[in-house]
Amino acid sequence: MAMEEFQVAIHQGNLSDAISVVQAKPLQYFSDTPLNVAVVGEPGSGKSSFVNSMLGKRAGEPGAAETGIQATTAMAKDYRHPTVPQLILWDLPGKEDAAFGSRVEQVDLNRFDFFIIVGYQRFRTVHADLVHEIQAMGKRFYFVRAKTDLDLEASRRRQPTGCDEEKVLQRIKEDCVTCLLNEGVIDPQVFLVSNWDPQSFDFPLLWEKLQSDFLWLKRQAFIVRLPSLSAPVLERKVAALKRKILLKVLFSGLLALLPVPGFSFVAAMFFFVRFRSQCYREFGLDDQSLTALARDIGKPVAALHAVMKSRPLMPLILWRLPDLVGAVLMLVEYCSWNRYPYAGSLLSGGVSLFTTYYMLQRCVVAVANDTQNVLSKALEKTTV
Ligand SMILES: Nc1nc2c(ncn2[C@@H]2O[C@H](COP(=O)(O)OP(=O)(O)O)[C@@H](O)[C@H]2O)c(=O)[nH]1
Ligand SMILES: [Mg+2]
Repeated sequence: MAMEEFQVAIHQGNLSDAISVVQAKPLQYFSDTPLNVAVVGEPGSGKSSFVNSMLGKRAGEPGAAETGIQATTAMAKDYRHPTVPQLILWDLPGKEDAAFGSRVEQVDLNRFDFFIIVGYQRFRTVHADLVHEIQAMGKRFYFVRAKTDLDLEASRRRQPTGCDEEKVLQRIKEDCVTCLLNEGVIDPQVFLVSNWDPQSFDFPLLWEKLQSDFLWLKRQAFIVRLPSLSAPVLERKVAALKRKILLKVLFSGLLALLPVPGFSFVAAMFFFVRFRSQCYREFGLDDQSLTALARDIGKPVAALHAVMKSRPLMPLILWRLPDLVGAVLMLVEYCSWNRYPYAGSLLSGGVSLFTTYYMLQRCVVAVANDTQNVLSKALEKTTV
């Protein structure tokens, strides 16, 4: 399984292998991956009816989603497609479904791989908000404009003779596309449907498009889920490294006892940089690995360095400023012989012990976070 291969590569600190698990696989590899599609939109727009049309069911039939003039859907519910089992449609409660008040489940859209926004009549703020939310997650959507039959009926009433249906439909579609373009959507996919008749309007086109995008969308879903797959592996690595920290810290504390002003600062920085290099090697962020990864993904190493927050040394130097207290005290001791000749050394040792401990702890976590950042950066190309 690609998921396990990916996790093993992360565990071994081999990011190049982890990326190639995804890049090298043919699309067909993802055929068994489920695609969780959330059907979202304002209350009453026709979401539940759309789900039924997709399933080939009529409202009221066993296994069909509940539909109605009043708000009917209070909880997210999944429907597996009868002939395409990897396609799981989620009927969601309408956004701002006031009729249910607090009973409406607040659904976390992160759970879903792909979205179908079902709108009706005008393009509204609720649609724009959904578009932004979906795009912020790096995910895709189709925009379905339901109840097209009602739009045509209204046009026919307005113009009983000579109503050019094609033109009306084209205008509605263009309007939706323009609104989506205005929201920053690249290549918006708009379909006009009537949930009463899945054979009419753009319903067959929508189904065709979904079928042709299906494998690609599943691969995409897999890629988007990768950070959550690598997170537990990275956490285990962090825990293992943290266990090794205490011994190193005690040693650096002992060195800082040497009565040489500023020595604790130099020793701790030396320790820190060495430890960080070790972390980089463990996680696969050392220069050699990063160069190989950059070559594999066709990006400059600088692009990977840019997302690594653990690289700059300046914050580390600031963290070591308390060392100066011990150093100053030592200097005072040298200049005027006082009654506590070792106070500076002890202080310097103590300070070094604490600051080094926290710095190393933070370093492991920062390097693990950077691993996620580098992975996301490396996968960026595959997600577009
Ligand atoms: N004429 C027409 N009515 C529809 C269509 N889709 C849904 N409806 C009606 O709109 C109302 C709300 O539909 P429903 O699917 O429950 O909307 P939801 O709240 O978004 O799930 C119901 O009375 C449906 O029968 C459609 O394509 N055409
Ligand atoms: Mg509903």
